[in-house]
Amino acid sequence: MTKKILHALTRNNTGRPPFWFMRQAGRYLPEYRKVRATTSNFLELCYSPKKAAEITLQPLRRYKMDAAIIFSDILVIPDALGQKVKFVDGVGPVLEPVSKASDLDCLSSEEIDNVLQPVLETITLVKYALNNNTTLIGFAGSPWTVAFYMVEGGSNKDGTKVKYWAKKNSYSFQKLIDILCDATIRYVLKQIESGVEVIQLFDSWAGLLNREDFKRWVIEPNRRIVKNIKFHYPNIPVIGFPRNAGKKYFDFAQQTGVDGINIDHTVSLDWAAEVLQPICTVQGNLDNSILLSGGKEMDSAVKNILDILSRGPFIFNLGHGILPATPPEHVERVVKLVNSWRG
Ligand code: 1CP
Repeated sequence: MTKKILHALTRNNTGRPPFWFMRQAGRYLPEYRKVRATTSNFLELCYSPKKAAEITLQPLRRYKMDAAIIFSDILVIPDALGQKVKFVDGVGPVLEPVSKASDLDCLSSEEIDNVLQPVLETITLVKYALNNNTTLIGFAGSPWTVAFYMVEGGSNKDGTKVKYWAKKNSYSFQKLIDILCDATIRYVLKQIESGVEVIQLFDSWAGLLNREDFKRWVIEPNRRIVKNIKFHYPNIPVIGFPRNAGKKYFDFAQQTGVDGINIDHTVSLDWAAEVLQPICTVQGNLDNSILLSGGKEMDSAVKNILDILSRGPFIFNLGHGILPATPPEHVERVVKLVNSWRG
């Protein structure tokens, strides 16, 4: 058994680097679109273990990635807490916003286990289907990013409302973050019990915050989640993804206790090699728009990443999820380049 992802996360890379892709299951694959078309409701898909397991495995059949990531979404947590969540075609997630302290009374952790049970069943099904070389990754959104969607009511790129609440009434906003921390810890521990071998925490909106707020709303909650995972399962590696954090990636890597850190495409490779790799396994960071456009530029971007980051602990991945219009052949080409890489 050679689980290259687990080796990389314990700083023992050998041979070509392991790889997987954020959003490796998704709309760029015709076989995904086919299963997606069987239900109009995206969350229902996340809660259908057989379909979700099938979708999780689809990209592996094509590309034999070193990891499978469970097909689900970060917004199952607000759904499980009782907030109204739906996904609208062409728009994205739409939530009935929570915007003030009294709205928190509508959230309840009573149903979490029941609502999320199907995701655990998906994990069992996928685990059974995987070969011995493929690592199973579970995930959750980090509290700041999940709070972003809960307060904004969807994707609002500048996060005005969530930042306003955090500034104006940090006491009640902390309560929301605490609710999310507790729910997330409970959820990821159950994922581990069900068979995932790595947890990735997505903090996609971390880049909205200044250094002080980043410490409070990004580093602290992620640190608390990592600490709880390590308390119960010291050998389960955690990968953090404070997207667009710039130089603050270092503070995050140093202070949260993560084993790996996913960098977005704006992070300089030399800086990541020099500053991050000595303390953490680096995962990333091909620009998803280069993956979309392909060609020679893509080839040289991939080689450059491999050249610079493969000297240290490293997992090849993207800087952000695969875009829906990406031609599957481009993914195939990248896989070929990584597989044939010989330092
Ligand atoms: O079929 C469709 O139309 C739905 C598209 C889709 C998919 C395939 C969404 C809606 N979510 C997912 C799956 C998903 N989401 C996975 C599955 C595993 C895989 O990677 O293959 C994962 C890990 C996520 C995580 C997720 N969801 C994040 C964190 C990572 C990131 O992209 O920054 C976020 C922010 C979401 C919210 C979300 N889910 C879907 C949309 C359109 C959005 C909003 C994105 C935005 O605000 O721009």
